[in-house]
Amino acid sequence: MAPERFRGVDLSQVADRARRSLGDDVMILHTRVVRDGGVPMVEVMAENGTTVDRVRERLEAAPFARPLRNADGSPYRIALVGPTGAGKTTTAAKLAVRRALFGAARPGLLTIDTYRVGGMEQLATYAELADVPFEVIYDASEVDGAMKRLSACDVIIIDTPGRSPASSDLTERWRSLLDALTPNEIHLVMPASLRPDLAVDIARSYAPTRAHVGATHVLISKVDEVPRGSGVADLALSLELPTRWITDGQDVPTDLKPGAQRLLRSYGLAADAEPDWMPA
Ligand SMILES: Nc1nc2c(ncn2[C@@H]2O[C@H](COP(=O)(O)OP(=O)(O)OP(=O)(O)O)[C@@H](O)[C@H]2O)c(=O)[nH]1
Ligand SMILES: [Mg+2]
Repeated sequence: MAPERFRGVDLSQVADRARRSLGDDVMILHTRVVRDGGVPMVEVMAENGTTVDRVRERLEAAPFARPLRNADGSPYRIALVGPTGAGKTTTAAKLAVRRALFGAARPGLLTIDTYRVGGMEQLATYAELADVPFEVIYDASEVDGAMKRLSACDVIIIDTPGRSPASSDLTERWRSLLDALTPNEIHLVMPASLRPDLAVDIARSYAPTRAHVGATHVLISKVDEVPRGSGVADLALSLELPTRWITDGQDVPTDLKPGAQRLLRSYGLAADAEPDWMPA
């Protein structure tokens, strides 16, 4: 599936060669001038268009329905789950405070992570600075009240605790709480540096079960911490979940990018020049 490299004296000759090899729907991904024994040559990376489309289809999440609210008028709910330290809280802040990320829809923040010292305060500060409503929930009995207070929001971002395999009782508790919030989407936040075999195991532990709702999307975090083209897209593809966003740094809210586009690029399956950011 890796793109192929073609070289020639000018672009039309190289494009022609790529077309003959990969078919009429060839996609030219990158073009550059290289020196071959001192002679300038045009080099292109190209891939068959169908292959690119197929990978894109597997990675890309369906666009949001408009308006974003549920049919019963309640806010659309997007939860973030994942291993300890994956970047859930930081990503929740990015999603909630990034202006126009959800178009005209008004965001709200909610956390059920009442275990991690400082996590709540971190979110509360971002919410206050961006004037985004913020709720903390300790128990399922508080869900209705919190949802009522957030009823002016169109979309609610939900932060959850990191899951430690050693504390299964705790995990059971917060997963029941998450069920009670009936999320529309549950994004599994996975650091880009995670070994793919471990990632698959972790993803399995967040899959839907008879008892609990499970991950619907994958959100690869910390893409800035791995070298370019180092299998980040493979990681996303191996989990077989669609993706809306990736994160590539600690800055709130800037370091959040459209997922499929960035992953295709790290695969070498999208041109560098394509825009990095478009609001959803
Ligand atoms: N380099 C880099 N660091 C990130 C990124 N996202 C988050 N971080 C950092 O990772 C650390 C952990 O982030 P958190 O958002 O607290 O992670 P978490 O998943 O909420 O952690 P727990 O609640 O303890 O499970 C912090 O130092 C963040 O600044 C990213 O995209 N790139
Ligand atoms: Mg957290």
